[in-house]
Amino acid sequence: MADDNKVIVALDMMDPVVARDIAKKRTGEVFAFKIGWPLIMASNADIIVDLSRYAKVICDLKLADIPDTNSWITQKVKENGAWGVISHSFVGKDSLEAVVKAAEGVKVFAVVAMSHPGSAHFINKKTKDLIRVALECGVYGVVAPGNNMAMLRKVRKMTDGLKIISPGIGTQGGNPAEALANGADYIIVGRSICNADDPRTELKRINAAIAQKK
Ligand code: 3DU
Repeated sequence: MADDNKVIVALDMMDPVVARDIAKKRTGEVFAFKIGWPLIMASNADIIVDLSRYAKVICDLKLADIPDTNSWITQKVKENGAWGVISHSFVGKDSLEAVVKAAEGVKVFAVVAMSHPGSAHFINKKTKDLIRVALECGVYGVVAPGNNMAMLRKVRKMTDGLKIISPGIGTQGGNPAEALANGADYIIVGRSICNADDPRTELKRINAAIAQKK
């Protein structure tokens, strides 16, 4: 059952043929696929429709614009059949609210902390405020780093009832089982699956490691 799976595979690549091929073979072994600007720019929004045949699709567009622009982009995401969309929270309540309003059933995830070294400069200093905005806007979930256990636990504590999806696993140092044990509902894995010699074996290995820790 896809809903029992804990892995969201980030299809971070520029070749839609490869992305479709990976998606086709992984159906049933993933919770969802996450796609972002590289793949969407390399193909077009039809890629959302295509990949949705195999599993849920989360569009990681990290929306960070004025309310109207955020709203128009979200409407297109919805029209193309995405299950979820990722928006920034730091742009403020009106901008995130516009995403939630336009999403009409598409799950909205707000970024409240990030996983890369530069996240320490600004965004991770404001996590508490970003969570408050996310809660006020009624998002479905938040994005929080799976390679920073102290931050993940803090976000978990403050977001009762919201789903947490966590990147930063594998290539960025996070451990799948550890992230899940510290509050993540689902982990996001990109390069360590997609760039593996055999992505299918790598995904199986991660799923087995998670199952073992349950
Ligand atoms: O490091 P990976 O190759 O497993 O990819 C992680 C994915 O998650 C990638 O699509 C990136 O854009 C996204 N992401 C982060 O890595 C870190 C964040 O804080 C938020 C999203």
